[in-house]
Amino acid sequence: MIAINSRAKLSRSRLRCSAVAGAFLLALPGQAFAQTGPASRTPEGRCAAFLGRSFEGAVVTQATLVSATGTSPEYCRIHGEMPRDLEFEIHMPTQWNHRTIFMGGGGFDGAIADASFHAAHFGPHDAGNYATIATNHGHGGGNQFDGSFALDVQMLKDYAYLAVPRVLASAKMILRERYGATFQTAKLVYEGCSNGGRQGLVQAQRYPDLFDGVIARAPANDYTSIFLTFYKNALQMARPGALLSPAKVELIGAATMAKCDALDGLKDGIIGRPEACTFDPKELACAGAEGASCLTPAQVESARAMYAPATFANGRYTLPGFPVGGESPRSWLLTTGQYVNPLMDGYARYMVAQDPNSDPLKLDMAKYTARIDQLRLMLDAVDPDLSAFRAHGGKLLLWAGLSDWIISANHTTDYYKSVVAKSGGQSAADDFVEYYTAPGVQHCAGGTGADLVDLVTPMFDWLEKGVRPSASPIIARRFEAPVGGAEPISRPLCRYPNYPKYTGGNPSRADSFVCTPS
Ligand SMILES: [Ca+2]
Repeated sequence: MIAINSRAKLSRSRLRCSAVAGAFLLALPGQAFAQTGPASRTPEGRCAAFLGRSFEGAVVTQATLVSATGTSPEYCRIHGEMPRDLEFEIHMPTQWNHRTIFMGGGGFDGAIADASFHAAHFGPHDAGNYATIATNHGHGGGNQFDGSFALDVQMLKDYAYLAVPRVLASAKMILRERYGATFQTAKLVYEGCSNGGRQGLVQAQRYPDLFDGVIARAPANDYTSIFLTFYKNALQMARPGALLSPAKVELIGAATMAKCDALDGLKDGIIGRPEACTFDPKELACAGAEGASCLTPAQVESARAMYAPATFANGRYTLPGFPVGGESPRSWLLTTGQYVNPLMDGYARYMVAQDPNSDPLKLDMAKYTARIDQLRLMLDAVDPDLSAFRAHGGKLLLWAGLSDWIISANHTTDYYKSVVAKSGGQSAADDFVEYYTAPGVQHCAGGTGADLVDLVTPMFDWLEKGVRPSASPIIARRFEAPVGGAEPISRPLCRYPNYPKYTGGNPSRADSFVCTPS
């Protein structure tokens, strides 16, 4: 079914390519493919010159000069396609700042990352004349929660590890042609969160020469263990009487906030030091009959399961537990009243069982260890040996939200520590990797903490000027402004193992805090 759809889609793409290319040929007779003549030297002409041409197996099906708007400068938008359903987009500003970012996707991908969204949340991608590259990672559909593509081996491989290098080979040719020799010396950075963070670490481990810098935020690099943890928790919640209602999750969130908020020096609704806080859901156990402000034994067990480390297949896959803080119906995936989140469903149904009709909650994962091992080889990026990336001059920035209930910050911390150990100790690791944590921030963004931070500028400064990101304060602020039109809060983004400690002054401002380990 998928193969038939894909072939049909590719045929449609080809037709669209021909039609659009034809239109440009009519508009610019004799110049669409030429590098000479007055029109070819204009931004329009230089952009149109890419249309219909092939670059490393990809056909450029759209080439459009987009006018400047707001903070976004004029740029040439290239849309490229290659078999079977791999698509990508390149934005090439007319006035380029000699910096190029490959933007990662998320979830099961299937859509091309939006540069303006990334710019708003993660850095100045389109506001600073950056060139950007993004891909759908080998399949379309536009639904990052739809895992059905994984039934197709090629699409699964593209999603797992092949799409980025395939696209980059084409993109580099196009960028080199547009910007000439200056592209050779320009720095190239991969930036992504969640599955995008995993992809970043895939590049550093599998293809250490492709990128100069990698920014991996909340990386899903221990993909297998993360999805098996979703599965474990879904099974727990499905037990009789064990489902935690949204109200009970809010009860837990209020309890951890009451107990842990002030440990960082300020009661501000942000738990800055989760590691300093001990919380056992049993503290909320009902003394007698169940009530709104207490947990039954089965609910205590479910809550404990959410925090607990997980181990599978006799320890072959493990995941550390989750830090306390940020427990909410949204973060605990209760928006549908269920713990069977669509990512877990897609992983179990399409990747593990490879059967669209299977019931994820009835799967016996123990029978699928060979398949899970196979998936792990394709998807996981947990190798701490980054020596080849480092030898290439590669720099790595890791970031984790401490209230992330999709990917535990403890997992990112463990990976960072393993890289430090493998690199020869802290001093050696400091030359090429830094790790930052964001209190109160949920998965990639959201939560009560300062979730918006530009790591792109510090990364390029590190690559171009040799200035480590930690050499200057990095300020994060909350994306959502408070009600009433006040300024969003700001906080220093602290490098692990530091946290932002309140030292006095306006509690909304970053300069009222210092980064300290204790
Ligand atoms: Ca606090």
